[in-house]
Amino acid sequence: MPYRFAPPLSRRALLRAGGAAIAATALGGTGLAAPTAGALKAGLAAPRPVSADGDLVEVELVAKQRMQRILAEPAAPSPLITYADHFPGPVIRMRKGQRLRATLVNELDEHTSIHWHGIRLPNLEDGVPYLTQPPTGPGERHVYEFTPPDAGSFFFHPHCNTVELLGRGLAGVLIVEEPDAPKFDADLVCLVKDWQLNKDGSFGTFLTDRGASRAGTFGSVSTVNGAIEPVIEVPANGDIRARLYNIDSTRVVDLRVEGAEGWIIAVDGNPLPPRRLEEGWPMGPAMRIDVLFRAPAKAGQTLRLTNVYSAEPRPLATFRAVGPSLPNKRFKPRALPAADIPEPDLTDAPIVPMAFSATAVAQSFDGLDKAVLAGLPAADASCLSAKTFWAINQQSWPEGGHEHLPPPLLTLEKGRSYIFELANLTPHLHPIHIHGYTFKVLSSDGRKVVPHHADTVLLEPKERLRVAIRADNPGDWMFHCHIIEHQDTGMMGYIRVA
Ligand SMILES: [Cu+2]
Repeated sequence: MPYRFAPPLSRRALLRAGGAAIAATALGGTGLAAPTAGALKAGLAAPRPVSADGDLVEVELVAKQRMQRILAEPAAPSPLITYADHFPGPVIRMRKGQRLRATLVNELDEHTSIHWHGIRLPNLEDGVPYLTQPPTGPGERHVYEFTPPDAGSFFFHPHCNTVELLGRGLAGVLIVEEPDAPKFDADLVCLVKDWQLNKDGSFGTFLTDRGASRAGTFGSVSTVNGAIEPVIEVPANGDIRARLYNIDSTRVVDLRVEGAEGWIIAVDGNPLPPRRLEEGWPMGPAMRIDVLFRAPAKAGQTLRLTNVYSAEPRPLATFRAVGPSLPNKRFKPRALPAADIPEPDLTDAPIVPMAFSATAVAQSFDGLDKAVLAGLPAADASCLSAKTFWAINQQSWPEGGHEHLPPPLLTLEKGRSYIFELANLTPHLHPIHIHGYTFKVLSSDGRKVVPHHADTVLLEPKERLRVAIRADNPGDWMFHCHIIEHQDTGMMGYIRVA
């Protein structure tokens, strides 16, 4: 059964705390492909890869404030919050079958946790404070340990006060490599993220009533890997696998590699029959695509990464060819090895309505046991929003954060298959994310859907989208919008699988 908030620490958590003398293992070499190491301009470090050769990959993630320059001078460096010395970092690279042991060291002045986005892991490792683990307080450690069952491009981030912590950079990359993937000449990570920065380099307001109740508050500066329009070096004439992440809190992007033929080969880490990037794949916050393209043939030639989800295409980064040109070979997008996601049985699956609405048409807190609430610890001031604007099935996640656990949105029978009909009753986009599962995306009433697997699906205004899961992973699983201001103002709940 899932973790229950009762004793201050579960027995398991105590056992872990006792054995927490973990050494950080940071072996270079097999992370970012060699041609890309140190390739970002202006002294920016490339993401530092963490990997290991044995069955276990160990990493220590120290969450704390670190100063880092995002804006050019005369602005000051900005007070980021990161898991490693430099944003973006770390990039954990593992082979499928390896086990990850990650120790969170909390050097913040608020409690936190790590959620492993997109990983079908045991519920106790899912990193949702109060729901799946006790919050990790200032000065405390928490060890996560699991073997990711699927290859793919994943990431991790906190699940409380996310609007500020993710807004200030608290996220890392987890890549699980396929044992039998086609060979690429380079394998890049591009994290697209806006920052809410004032001109002097200080952070502005992460959550506004106006933004939270509409499309969200947009950042003031766009970056890739923490750099404004960086130049990313690629081997000339090489076949490049670019793992494109939208880790922004708000913005929807639709990316292109201008000047090259781009092919989408994975969505949220899940292989997709190769599909032309030019056909478009809008990504809400937390969504990812893996794209294959051929680098320019000669050193010095460039391609541009742009976002076309705006009136004018906006440049985000430049790929510049370097080195001797690799030998000519046929450019042929090939499918990645298929993932092993449990197939839902659609003949037997009940259709479960999931309605996303504004609170104006919702009633919240029905069924919440006030006596239970009274027995819980006082609201943690670092983990709350003051208002509720959104609801799922007319339930809003209670104000004040995770410590006020409402009942589950619904309870599913373990082993059964379900179709969720996600109904967007609002005029805004909502990227809907489920923890611990991968959706099979089936159909929409408003557009032609490419069948695919995803952990986050972008729900268009007024759309009804059907997705399916086989409920084989027991526990309490968060289900929420990944526009962080929406998540933090009510559009969040959990699904119990028992
Ligand atoms: Cu939303």
